[in-house]
Amino acid sequence: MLSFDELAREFPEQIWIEISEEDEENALPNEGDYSNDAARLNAYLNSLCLNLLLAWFQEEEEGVQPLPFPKRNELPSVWEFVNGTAIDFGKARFVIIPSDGIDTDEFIIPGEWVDIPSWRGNYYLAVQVNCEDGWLRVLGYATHKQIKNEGEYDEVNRSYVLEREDLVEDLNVIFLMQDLDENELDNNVEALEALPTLSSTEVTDLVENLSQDSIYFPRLEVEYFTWFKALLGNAGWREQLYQLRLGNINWKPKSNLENIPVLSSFEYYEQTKFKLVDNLTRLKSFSQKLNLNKSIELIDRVLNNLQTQSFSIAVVGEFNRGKSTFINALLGQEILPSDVLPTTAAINRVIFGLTPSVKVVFKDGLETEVPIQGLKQYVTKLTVESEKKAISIQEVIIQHNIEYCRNNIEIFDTPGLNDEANMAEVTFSILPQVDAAIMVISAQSPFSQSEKDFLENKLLSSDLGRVIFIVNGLDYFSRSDADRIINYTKNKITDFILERAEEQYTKDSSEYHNFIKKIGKPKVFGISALKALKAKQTNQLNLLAQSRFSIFEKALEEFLTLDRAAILLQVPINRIIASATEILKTINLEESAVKMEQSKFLQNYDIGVVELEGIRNRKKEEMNLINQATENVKYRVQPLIYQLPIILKQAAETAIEETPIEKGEVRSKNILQENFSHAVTNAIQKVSRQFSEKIQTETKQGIDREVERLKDFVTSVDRSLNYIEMEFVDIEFNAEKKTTSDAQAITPALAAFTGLGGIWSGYRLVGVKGAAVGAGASVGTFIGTGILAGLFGITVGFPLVLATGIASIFAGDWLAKSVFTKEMERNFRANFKEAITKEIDKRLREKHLEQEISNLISEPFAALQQTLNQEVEALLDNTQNKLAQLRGDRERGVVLSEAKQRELEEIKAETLQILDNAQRLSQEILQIMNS
Ligand SMILES: Nc1nc2c(ncn2[C@@H]2O[C@H](COP(=O)(O)OP(=O)(O)OP(=O)(O)O)[C@@H](O)[C@H]2O)c(=O)[nH]1
Ligand SMILES: [Mg+2]
Repeated sequence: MLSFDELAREFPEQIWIEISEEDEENALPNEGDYSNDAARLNAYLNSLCLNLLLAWFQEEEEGVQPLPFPKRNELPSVWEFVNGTAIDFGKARFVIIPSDGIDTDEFIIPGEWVDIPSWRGNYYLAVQVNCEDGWLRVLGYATHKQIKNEGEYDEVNRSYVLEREDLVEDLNVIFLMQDLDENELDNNVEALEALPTLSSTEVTDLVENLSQDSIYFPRLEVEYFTWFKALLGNAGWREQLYQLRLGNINWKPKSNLENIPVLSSFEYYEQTKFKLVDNLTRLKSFSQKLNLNKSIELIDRVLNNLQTQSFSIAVVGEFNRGKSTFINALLGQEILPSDVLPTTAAINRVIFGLTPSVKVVFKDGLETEVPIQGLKQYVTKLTVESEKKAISIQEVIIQHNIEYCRNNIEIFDTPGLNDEANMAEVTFSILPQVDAAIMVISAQSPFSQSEKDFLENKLLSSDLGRVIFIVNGLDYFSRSDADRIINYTKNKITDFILERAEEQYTKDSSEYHNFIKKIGKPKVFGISALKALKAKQTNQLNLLAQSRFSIFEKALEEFLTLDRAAILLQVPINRIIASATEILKTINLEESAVKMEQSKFLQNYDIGVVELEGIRNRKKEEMNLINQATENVKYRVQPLIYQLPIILKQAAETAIEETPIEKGEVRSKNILQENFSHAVTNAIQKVSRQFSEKIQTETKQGIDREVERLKDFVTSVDRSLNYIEMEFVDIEFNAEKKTTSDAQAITPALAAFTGLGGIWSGYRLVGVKGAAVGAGASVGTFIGTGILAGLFGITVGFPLVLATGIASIFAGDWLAKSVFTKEMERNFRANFKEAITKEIDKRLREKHLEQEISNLISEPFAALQQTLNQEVEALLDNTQNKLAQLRGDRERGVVLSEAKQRELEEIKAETLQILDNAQRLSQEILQIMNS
């Protein structure tokens, strides 16, 4: 028997790694982590390989962080079922398949690692583990493409098999990683068929079945392996099945499981997106073949939007609450500077990037790259120099290869709020563009007055539905005290919300109850960010448990994906339904028309042209009606705009009158000024918030009425196009066609008919879930930027324009100059009032409020018009072109060749399947949104 050194010398190209006793011990699975011995052994081998190869990768290429896939805490739920682990390194994924056999002639790769789109790798490493002699070696590698093309598929083992001699021994490719470009990597992978989307009943059945521990190897015993792969590829379902097998959770009776929130994980969201992109791309190529040019544009737009979609989260709160530490904990690495003194002084945006880098974007538009260690010198106010730099910065973009941001998530770290006013403005400025805000408050002083003000004036005026509260610093307290603090905070916030609702609606009115129901309970989580960070850095699971961080992370994922992702996916789904329907209609038309007699065809052709012209005219009318509706809303808000100066001044005056002047204060200009400014700012903010909410409500109601009215138009477009189609289809020799299932598929439900239907349903969903405090609706708030943007392709920002304009009244030093001349102190209140009144008038004049509001109202209506126009034009154009083409073909005596007919049949079959899937997914999402 050769020694390790001798072996390594004999095969110098291979990687040889010695296994120490400590390595062995670290790889031992925890008691109770697996349901049987086979899984335990599997976990042991995989864990051993993973740890040693992670270290090896790290050593080989400094500066590139190798990351296990899936995340560490998810590994057991994989190893319970299947052999293999992956390492993401640089741009590529390496799938490691260990084997402890002596026979290494064959490389056996479980199908899961090859066929689950979110799992598949670029390179597959065959690793032989020899526990007895204490070494492992990498025998060589194969690419995904190679496995798909050259591998033999073994049905029994559900694995791909390659000969040992087909593997490349030399692993130099890994060192060349930095030089590999995307194309080379793409060349390594074969395109995959998307896995089926399982319905909740299918998932329930599978999970229930496979959770029994009498099933020793679920992957081999399950009937449909593709279903199993779809199940395993979804982290949520996999975890559920895994926990059930361990007996950690009880099986819920079926009836409760009808609504499994399938969209509660980033992974599923990404996977679904992947599949939709795939479907849309297929439909696009069909549309090209059928000359449906207008549809192609519409599909392209959705595809582009899908690719750039991300979730953004802003972390806000007062200084020193642990915001930066909290983000570091999310990322699992100490990236953002933190300190006991006020620290963060600029907006930091953390995004995913394979090569870590920091880009500083200055307010004057200049940009510069700085080393990540140098961050402290730019974004903090810890030194005079760094603070000076921070002031000139627009934002700092930190790219890092952190797992968390891989799912298209960006996180903003913001300066603490109550330290300096200009810093707070910086923070406010990003609120309208984020999907969620996480407010960090301290367990030591939960929910202070200034936190309450912030919540009232900034967060709630946008949308409470997107705020999560973090009570940080639980490690200072005992477990029971920590619980009490969290409860206390929850109650405080709830009371506060109720108070606001009462202010807005009559108590016990139906609006009031509706509102409370929509808002739900505030989401409050207690954590220790510091402990969580340490736990993640040192991989200590019990410390992580103490930090209570995982509970929060799970909730965050669910929160971001459940309704937001659902709405975001609704857009491409509706596009699919609309485009697929059109494709089917076109094919039907083509197939039927060729069989028709010439005289009959021409007659129908004329009918078609007239019908299309009719729709065009009706569309013009509808456009005019939308214009009228826009003007109507503007007319309705007119009085509000006129009253605004008066109301603002009144509010300021009342505040000035009601603010007490304590004895002795008269002598201190600064204190007086500060007290009064504060009171007036609050009063003005409150009024302007109510003002913009009223305008939003008016606009939202106006749009609502339009969408409702347009339903009738959409129905008639649908009817006209069906009529045209039926004219051609409804002929004797084609009679049987009408009764086939195709006929049903091409007459889809109204809401799904055009993209407009999509807007309609998406808009409704937004209305239900996007509960803005006070307004009961939120065109132009977060929903406006995040969701309506997706639906209408626009961004609107009502509150921002108003709030920043008015809040900045106190940013200047005009007040000090005008109020505090010598004799004015005596007449303080009167002078203060006069100065404020003048300034309000001046500001409002400068702002051209009426014009600005008019523009804001027009925007969503114009977007509605644009969408309606594009969607309807696309349908009309496509139908008209098709008819003209058919007519031309006939005149030229072109016939539908057999090959062409076969191709049409194929397109039809695939389109029907895509349509069916999209409709199922749409149903599922509706279910989630309504639950
Ligand atoms: N004990 C304990 N200390 C914490 C915790 N989180 C943060 N800290 C400490 O609190 C101090 C402030 O943390 P930062 O993360 O800088 O706070 P911040 O909110 O970003 O502060 P600004 O950037 O100034 O707004 C640091 O010394 C942290 O180490 C926690 O959960 N427990
Ligand atoms: Mg900070």
